[in-house]
Amino acid sequence: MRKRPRSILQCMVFAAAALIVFLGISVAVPAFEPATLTEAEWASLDYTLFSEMQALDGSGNYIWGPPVQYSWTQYAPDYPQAYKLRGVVLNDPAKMLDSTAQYSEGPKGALGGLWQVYIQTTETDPLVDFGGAALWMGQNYGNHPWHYPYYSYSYSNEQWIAEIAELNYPIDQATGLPVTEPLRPGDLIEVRARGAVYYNGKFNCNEEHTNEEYRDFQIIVLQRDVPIEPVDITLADVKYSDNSFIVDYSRATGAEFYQSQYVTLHNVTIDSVTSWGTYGGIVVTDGARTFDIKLGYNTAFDGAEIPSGTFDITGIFDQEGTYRMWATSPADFTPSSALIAGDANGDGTVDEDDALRLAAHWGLGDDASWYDGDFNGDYRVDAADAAILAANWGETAAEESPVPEPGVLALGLIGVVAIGFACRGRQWCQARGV
Ligand SMILES: [Ca+2]
Ligand SMILES: [Ca+2]
Ligand SMILES: [Ca+2]
Ligand SMILES: [Ca+2]
Repeated sequence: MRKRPRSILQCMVFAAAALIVFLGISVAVPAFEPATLTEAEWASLDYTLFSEMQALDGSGNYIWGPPVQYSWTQYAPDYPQAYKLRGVVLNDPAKMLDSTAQYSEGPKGALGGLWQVYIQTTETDPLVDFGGAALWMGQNYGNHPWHYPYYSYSYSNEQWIAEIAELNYPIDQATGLPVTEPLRPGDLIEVRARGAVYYNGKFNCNEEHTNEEYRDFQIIVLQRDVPIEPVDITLADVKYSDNSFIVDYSRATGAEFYQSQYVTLHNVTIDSVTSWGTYGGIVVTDGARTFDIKLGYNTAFDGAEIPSGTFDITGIFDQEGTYRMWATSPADFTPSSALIAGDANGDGTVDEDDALRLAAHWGLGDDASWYDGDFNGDYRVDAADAAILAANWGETAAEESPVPEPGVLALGLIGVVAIGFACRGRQWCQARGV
């Protein structure tokens, strides 16, 4: 991990502080003043471009840093690093990392609750701006290698819950009040930030691992339900045929160009399954190239069917050391080419196997995929999907026309399925509170 270089002055301050602690001298330390910019001061700032934030020099080293604002006032021993970002939210924070409050004093690295969203520019001309950034929060900064074992850097469970409530329910610019439905994909937001860390190949907007208010970042919702169109890519856009990544330090092409962009990766199959489940991971391949897919902290993965055949994945292209992609819902996986509606397992025939799949996932809402039995693309498995399956009962990919009298057997089976699993569906819903 690389840290922002510290100035000689900062080093001297730390050395003096260490000496004071060593000698047991008690001195009065002035309280930090949070960098409270006025509305006019925030308004006067230009938005930082993501392409500037993530820029690299000719050797691949980062060249940006949070802009230091000298003009307003001095906040010894630190200084305000106010900057603004503007982008569209790409993921539901509740489906990416586990934000459950888990305060602990040690062990080193146990960060407790985690929270993250990716945002992307709305610019469509990459010469103006492209890509995005992650906004990241952790609870137990005192367990972070920077601070361990100084637990005063951490948030208590109560403080953490309050922190992420502010981020999940930010102020809506239109009303001046917090939104009533939490932050979600498609929210165009302004981020008023005071910190950033370069980590594993990208700048994250964060609090620089301190719970002090002067490093807070705030979100303001500018607009909701802004469409975000994924960019279509194949593995050939980011990897050479020898399976090495295309890394262009100018970031005009290859993996760097797609970093933090919302993409649909086309035409891949399963290479290996590390863990198909909550916060798991899989490796996909196009036959020559392989690629890591990180699954979000979404329990819907635990019961979901693993995609079969050739499929597409829509999610966030990411760099975490190596390049990878986030998929935060089973519904992010879709068949690459049209299958017969009802062919959940993609074997070319609509039959009992598909009906059983649909039945097994009956009542699933919000995260259901084609492979679970969502044939109309509303991410739910219900009677509408059963009707589609029934209408195509007996069809095979080889036969263009449906078999005669498709409805009677199919509808009978679907009826049995629906009755048999209605109870299971209710239990599933009750268990998950939906
Ligand atoms: Ca990078
Ligand atoms: Ca904070
Ligand atoms: Ca089938
Ligand atoms: Ca459906």
